[in-house]
Amino acid sequence: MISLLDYGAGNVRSLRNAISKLGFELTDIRRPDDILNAEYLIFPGVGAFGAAMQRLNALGYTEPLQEYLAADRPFLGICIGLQSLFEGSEESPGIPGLGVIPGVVRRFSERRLAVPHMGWNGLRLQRDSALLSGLEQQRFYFVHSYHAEANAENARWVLAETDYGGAFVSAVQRGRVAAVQFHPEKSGQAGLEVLGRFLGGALDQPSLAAAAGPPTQVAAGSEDRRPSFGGKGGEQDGEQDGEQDGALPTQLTKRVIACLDVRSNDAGDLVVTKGDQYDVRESGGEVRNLGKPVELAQRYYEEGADEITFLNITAFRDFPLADQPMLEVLRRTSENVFVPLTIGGGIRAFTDADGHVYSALDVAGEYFRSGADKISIGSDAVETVETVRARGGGDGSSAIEEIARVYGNQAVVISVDPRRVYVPSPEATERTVIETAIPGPNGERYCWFQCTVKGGREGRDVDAVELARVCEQLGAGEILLNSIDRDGTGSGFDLELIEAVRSAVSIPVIASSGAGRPEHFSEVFERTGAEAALAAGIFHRREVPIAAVKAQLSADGIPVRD
Ligand code: 1PR
Repeated sequence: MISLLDYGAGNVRSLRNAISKLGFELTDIRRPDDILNAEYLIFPGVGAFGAAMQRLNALGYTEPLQEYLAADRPFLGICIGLQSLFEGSEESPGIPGLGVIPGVVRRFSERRLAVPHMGWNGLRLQRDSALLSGLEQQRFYFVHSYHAEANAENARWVLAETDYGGAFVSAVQRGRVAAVQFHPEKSGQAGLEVLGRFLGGALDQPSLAAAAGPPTQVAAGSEDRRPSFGGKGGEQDGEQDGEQDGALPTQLTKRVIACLDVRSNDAGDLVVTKGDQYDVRESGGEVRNLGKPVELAQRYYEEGADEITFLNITAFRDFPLADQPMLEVLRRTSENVFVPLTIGGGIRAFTDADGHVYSALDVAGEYFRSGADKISIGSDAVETVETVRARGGGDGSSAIEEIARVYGNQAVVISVDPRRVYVPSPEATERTVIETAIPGPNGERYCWFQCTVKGGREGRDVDAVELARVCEQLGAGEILLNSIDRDGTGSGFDLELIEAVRSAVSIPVIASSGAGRPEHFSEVFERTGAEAALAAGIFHRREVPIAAVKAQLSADGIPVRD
């Protein structure tokens, strides 16, 4: 029996879907006794360390979990599920962890790095293991702001390390107890392979060499990569092996994201559309129809997209929870797409016709339960920044703060829809001005980037740099930076905008709008600090395959996931 320890704090739908894709059945832990009755236990921790531990304590799960672990029974922790095995975390001082592994979990330093560590990175195995050996050429999806480090006391546990400004522990294992910092359920075929190996009994094997049984039940199209560790078998638990021959250096890759702008067309069907500078109608007036959302998302997953974003572009008009087809798109997509899914549109508080009040957290919660890993907030973020400016600070009540508190910062993306406003001199506005190499219509050499709401329909007196900074302070984990000027033009990303915003924050920035050729992706990564680049039109119209973008980036020496 495979049991899931879900304490209700985030998206575990993908994990459920991944396990069912692998052909296994899952039961939920509902009472403390269920833990000791489990045959295989998976603990996918989400959110903050302290909240997770408090929840385990409140549910009476801590002691049976410690007993289960002490008895060396099959266990796989994921993300916070790994961190909780340690003694504590800087994230939640004073709250003890399960204390199985010596050491305290620490925050990444923001001085040199974007935090969270978000994206695809590799593993440097420290020893042979039936769980991970042979996967040294693969990348896995990480998203975390805190990490554990190896030391003399915990070295026997450390199975793999990964680099992000220094080495951190990305996998641990002793006997049948293992945990990974990355999300296997979000790591494509490589992640399914890890889950399949765990569920197939890999932890019963001391090493890959000993695991000579039949291949694990991986999803169709996946290869069994286990035999590639040949020649290194037989090493004992606890031996340090260092670099593997031919292994990729562990390095966070740049992400390539496919974006699907979704709305109902005039016939009432939910379609993927794409505008030119946000105008999605043909000259005849019809909403452009570029395909069906679930099918396109599946195609992009298979073609190697590192993430998929859905933007419900007319959600500002209606209450998104009434939009069942959109929620269904998410549910169906998450059944077969095992990379991170972001959804945006209409995330804000709402009062329905009966006077029932829904918070932004209610809306986001429904999206997470339907399969989203991150939500993106557009219009509401601009209004929040106006309020925060007037009030002189946040008071914990904004959608950003509420959602980040419950689901974690990494789950909150801010989608910015700016357009250039040219000014004759920096003194002409109070907003953040840049000197631009692209002069305005009257030869102006300065501009600011005005945030808009309602899909570009209304400009506000907030600039993109201020918006990003304030939203970061409120707890946002990532910025999705569009440009109305470049959207749909194919003329390349607005590098000045992207660098202005990226240099103002320490959270990851996704460059969006204007991609026309593979070279534009290299350009944005070479000339700005963006962590990811997103495109829509060129992928929908099959003008540029995702593989061509990745090939260009590789050729230009930019690390990517193949
Ligand atoms: O304001 O919280 O309800 O969220 C609405 C969301 O919908 C926002 O994220 C906003 O960006 C998006 N949106 C609203 N109207 C439009 C529109 O196009 N009419 N789409 C729209 C934004 C921009 C990107 C696009 C890139 C890349 N589209 O999503 O995919 O510009 O395009 P390209 O590669 O073809 O150049 P709320």
